[in-house]
Formats: sequence, C-alpha cells, structure tokens
Amino acid sequence: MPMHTAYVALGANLPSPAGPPAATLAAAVLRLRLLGNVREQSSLYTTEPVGYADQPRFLNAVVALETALEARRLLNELLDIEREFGRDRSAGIPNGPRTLDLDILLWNGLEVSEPGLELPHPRMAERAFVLVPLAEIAPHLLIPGSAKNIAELLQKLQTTRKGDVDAVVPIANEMWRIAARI
Ligand code: PH2
Ligand code: MG
Ligand code: MG
Repeated sequence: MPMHTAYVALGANLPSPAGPPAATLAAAVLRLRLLGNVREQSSLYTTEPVGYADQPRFLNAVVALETALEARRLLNELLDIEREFGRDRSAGIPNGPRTLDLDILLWNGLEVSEPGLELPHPRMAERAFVLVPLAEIAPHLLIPGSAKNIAELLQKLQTTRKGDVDAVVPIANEMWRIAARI
C-alpha cells in the first residue's frame, strides 16, 4: 500500500465531549491512529487566539501522520473526527472558538487549490501556533512552492512577529504525554 506523510495541526479552545481542550487533543491523537501511524507528535502549546481576539486561549500541536489515505479522503476523515468531538460549524464566527480543529498543513509534496482543500495550508507560514510545533518535529521539512524550510520560516516570523512566536508556550500535560506513548 503506498503510504503518504501528512502533517496535521490540532487546535482547541472549548470543552468537547472528551473534556477540556487538553483531554480533547490527547483523545484526538489516539483517534488519528485509526487513520495511520502517528510518527511524530509535537509538544502541547498554549497560544494566544489569532484572527478573533474575544475567545479563550487555544491549545495547539502538530503531528506527522503516515497514512494510505489520499488528501481528500484524509480531509473528510478529519472533518468526521471534528464532529465526533462536538465541532459545530453553524456558529460561523471566522477564526472563532471551537472544540476541535484538525487542519492538513501538508500532504506529501502536494500542491492543490480546490474548494475546501488548499495545500500547503495557505496561512501556515504566518501562524506561529503552527510553525513553532511544526519546527519542533520537522525543522528541515521543505514546503512546496517555498525555498525555505520550516526552521527558516520560523526564524523569518521571529523577525517580523516576535510577539506572536513568544506567545506560543509549551506546557507539560500528563494526558498529552501519555497519549504519545500508548
Ligand atoms: N485557529 C484558527 C484561528 N485562530 N488561534 C490560535 N491560537 N490557534 C488556533 O488553532 C487558531 C487560532 C482558525 O482555525
Ligand atoms: Mg484552522
Ligand atoms: Mg480547520
């Protein structure tokens, strides 16, 4: 079976049926294992909300998932998992609060721009809450369409938006650590 490597960003800032955001993200990682092999798992980070200020802080992380699923199939599976964890898209505030957000950042070297599926993720290079955890697990990874690797993109963000990068802080969380070992 041909396998692919997808980098998936996880985010949450509302309680879900699994519990508070840390419990949701730990459970979501275990759930992602039904889609393939979670090869790398970043630390868990507490982050300042970006794009819409009046909401709780987020927890964010990134994992590398080895999977046989094509990008569109993977996207649909991730949307299913979001719904399992109580995601309600009818609230409709762009960048607003959510129980669970699972975004594909990269799927192999694929470049695609279709409704609902844009790869690489179009805003990933501007988002410290994505680049910091991604740089932890894949600093040398290259993004299609960009000459810079993740560590270099993060350095660049550090010079323009140092405050954003400093606001992404790793936290010790037992559930998250255990989920990485199960
Ligand atoms: N997700 C958003 C908008 N803003 N801010 C943080 N800190 N973390 C997120 O995951 C996040 C966000 C849209 O998906
Ligand atoms: Mg998102
Ligand atoms: Mg999303």
